[in-house]
Amino acid sequence: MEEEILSRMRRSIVDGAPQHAAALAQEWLQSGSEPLHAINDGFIPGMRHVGEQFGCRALYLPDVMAAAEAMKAATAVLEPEIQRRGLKRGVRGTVVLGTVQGDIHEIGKNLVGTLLIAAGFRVIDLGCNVAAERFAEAAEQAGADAVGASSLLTTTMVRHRDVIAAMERRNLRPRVKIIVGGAPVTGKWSAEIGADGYAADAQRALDLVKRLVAPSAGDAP
Ligand code: B1M
Repeated sequence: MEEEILSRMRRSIVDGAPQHAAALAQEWLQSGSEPLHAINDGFIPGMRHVGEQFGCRALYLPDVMAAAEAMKAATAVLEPEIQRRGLKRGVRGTVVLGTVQGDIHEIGKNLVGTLLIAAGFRVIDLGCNVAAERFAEAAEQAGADAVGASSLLTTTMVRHRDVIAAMERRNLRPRVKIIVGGAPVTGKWSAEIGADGYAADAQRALDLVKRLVAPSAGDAP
């Protein structure tokens, strides 16, 4: 039963069907199932498939745009529930989040933000296509503990360096931690540019921020 609905979720993304994706997400929540499981094992595999098909030119940009709309419709249903399930406790720290300049991919970054909020972090989400200086300015103004910069394109990954340089210019380093992520990003890249860490997915991003910013917070969600 669960496997069947996960499979329909994958299909709804590939078909670029927002209403269907949102209805499946609702059905999932009504059955009491874990919302992150639906994202990780239902909707994201659909998105991965679309990306692969786009990469080998079996699908075109409008197909990717339709898939992204379906993904956004599904996460709009699931993310509030993820946040609601997060235990409400004192604020663990402040994280400034954004997708780097020149890059408008936002779905993965939004998911990282949702898990951070659910775990008790204050998140300042700057959106996508964010200039390096804006990350640094927001971090300074908010007294942030960490900055998270997402990048989905090999051509925009280099902007991570600019974010670090902007933070250094404002003397925010090394106190304010910098984490990087997104499909083309690796641990090697993070080490090369002098970031504090890299995470392959949203759950690992949360674990990393907890380790860097709130090490005393233990294993709480
Ligand atoms: Co674009 N796109 N896209 N796209 N797109 C990719 C990234 C691509 C790999 C597809 C492909 O060719 N196979 C390719 C990049 C190739 C490369 O650079 N190596 C690509 C391209 C080429 C482009 C355009 C250039 C296409 C064009 O115009 N010709 C263009 C660029 C626009 C721009 O940014 N300037 C473009 C546009 C778009 C859309 C607008 C249509 C749409 C984005 C819509 C939106 O976000 N509102 C889109 C989409 C949807 C994709 C794919 C298919 C899916 C991305 C996604 O949302 N995945 C993508 C293929 C792929 O990644 N397989 C692709 C689901 C999401 C949950 O996963 O974002 O990876 P992801 O996030 C994960 C982890 O990466 C991690 O956690 C998340 C959750 O587990 N993570 C972090 C993400 N950020 C993190 C930050 C962290 C830590 C972890 O710390 C701060």
